[in-house]
Amino acid sequence: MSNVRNADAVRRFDAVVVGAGFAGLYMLHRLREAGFRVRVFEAGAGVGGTWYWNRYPGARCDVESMEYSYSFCEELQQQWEWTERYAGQPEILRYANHVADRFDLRRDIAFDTRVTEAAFDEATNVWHVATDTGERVAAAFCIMATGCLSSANLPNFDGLDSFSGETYHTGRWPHANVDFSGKRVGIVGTGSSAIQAIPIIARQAAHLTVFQRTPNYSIPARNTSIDAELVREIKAEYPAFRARNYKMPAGFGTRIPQNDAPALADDPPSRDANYDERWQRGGFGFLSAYNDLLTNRDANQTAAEFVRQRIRETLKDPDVAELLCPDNVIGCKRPCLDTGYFETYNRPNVSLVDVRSQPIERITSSGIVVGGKEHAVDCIVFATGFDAMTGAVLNIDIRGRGAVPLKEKWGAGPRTYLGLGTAGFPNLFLISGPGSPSVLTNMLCSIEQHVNWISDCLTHLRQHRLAAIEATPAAQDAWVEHVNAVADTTLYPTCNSWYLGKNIPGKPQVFMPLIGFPPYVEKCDAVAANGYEGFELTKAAQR
Ligand code: N01
Repeated sequence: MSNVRNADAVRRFDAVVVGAGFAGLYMLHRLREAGFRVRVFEAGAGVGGTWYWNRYPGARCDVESMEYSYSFCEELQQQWEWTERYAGQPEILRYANHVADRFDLRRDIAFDTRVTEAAFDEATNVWHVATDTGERVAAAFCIMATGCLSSANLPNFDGLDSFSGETYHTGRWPHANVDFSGKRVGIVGTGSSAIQAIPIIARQAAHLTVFQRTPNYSIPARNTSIDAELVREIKAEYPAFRARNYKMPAGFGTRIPQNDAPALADDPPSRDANYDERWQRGGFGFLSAYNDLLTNRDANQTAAEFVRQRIRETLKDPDVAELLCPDNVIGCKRPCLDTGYFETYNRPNVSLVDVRSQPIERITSSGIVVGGKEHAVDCIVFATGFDAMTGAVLNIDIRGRGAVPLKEKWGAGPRTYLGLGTAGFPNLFLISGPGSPSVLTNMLCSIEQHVNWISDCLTHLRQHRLAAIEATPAAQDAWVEHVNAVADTTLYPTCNSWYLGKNIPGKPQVFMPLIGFPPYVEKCDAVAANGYEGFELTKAAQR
């Protein structure tokens, strides 16, 4: 380990928070209010996390804006005005900046500073944290607010370095305007990011070539300007609206009609009518059409076939339609929402290249080679996703008891208790870590729940003169088993999704998020109420 501990200028804090996205910002606010001294490190030049980095054309949230926002401050939620049903990236970033200013958060954040190492000193129960700017700090608690989708995945394509044009990754989009006018653009990937970007890039570029490995289901978002009457209704009872959402399986969607009936109980015309109504409404409500779409493959295929029919009737070219039709389980990969995605393939300046039957062979100075044929492009957009849920945490050299690296402890996949802590790493907290519902929920909802829990926990430790908290191996083993057992009752583990780590070559394949938000919240509350059961608490040394 490098010189994290014996650096000269080590400043002391109560807590270090890594990341100034929505999790880090709220963590700082809560801890500061509770009287803790906090230092936040942020690799970007500004706040916003995901919404700071993902500036690609068309970037927009899939959760409706009245729900994808903080609930902790009634004044904030009353005063902030969203303009669209689903907020676009610039608006969400403005919101993050507004929150940072409103609660005077910037003074405790070091920007353009990446945490490189964090090491726990067992003798003193202190974390020593080092950054790439040379700043070194020590703190009792280290809180990872590093985001679930923040470590960009750029596959190691042969010849990439030889490409003579510009390359972009959707998750690391430049701040300056990118103009594709008159350019031949290639885009690799057809996940949520690509599905949002493709229709917009296609309108600008001379030609857009999409390199698709796995076709994806996508449901129309039907974004509109925000409905003023709806805003009035929600704001008239915002706390109650939030409380109802909190009880939903994914922490949002209380206005979406849920149907507690199985799909095969309906006859085909009634089923299609149900799907169609939800298709017309737009958004994730499509998958709430029946209660067994994610547990029964035959039920699932009725919804899948409905979407395939929409693709077939949208596309003018039946061969392109077939290439775009997914054949896997709908919803076991993160569903996508779009605005004119499938229609885009009817444009004369858009072509689709299948890279499932023949993968991308190599990249040359002037194009992308598939099946021996070079597709000439002037620039390439990689919409190839993220090393999700563990990538950002494991990019930091984190050492716990006995200086054992987290990378080693998680060598066969992440192991946590509640997604909040991990055995062998006392006083290290993860916000929306693997083993928590996180990416299967409205992230803002999960973030607030985790931040509140961690903040209450730190207050409890201070009140009871406790120096350390650490997940026990037994509680952790039981929790990991529970997360897997819940996943195994569903169709989620059946696809090559990033939930399973399948998008990253060599990554251990473990279903990482926990399905079901309300029972999880109950469990976290019960753990705290029972004196943090499943964690070992260590008394502070007597002075
Ligand atoms: O990334 P992805 P994303 N050769 O991993 C392909 C959230 N999000 O950035 O499916 C060829 O979904 C890969 O192919 P395959 C949301 O949670 C939210 O789009 O692995 N192709 C896939 O098509 C989302 O799920 C919002 O076979 C390769 C694509 O690249 C998550 O972020 C918006 C390849 C990656 O898709 C990630 O979405 C955007 C290779 N070697 C994102 N490697 C909203 O809320 C990868 N691919 C709106």
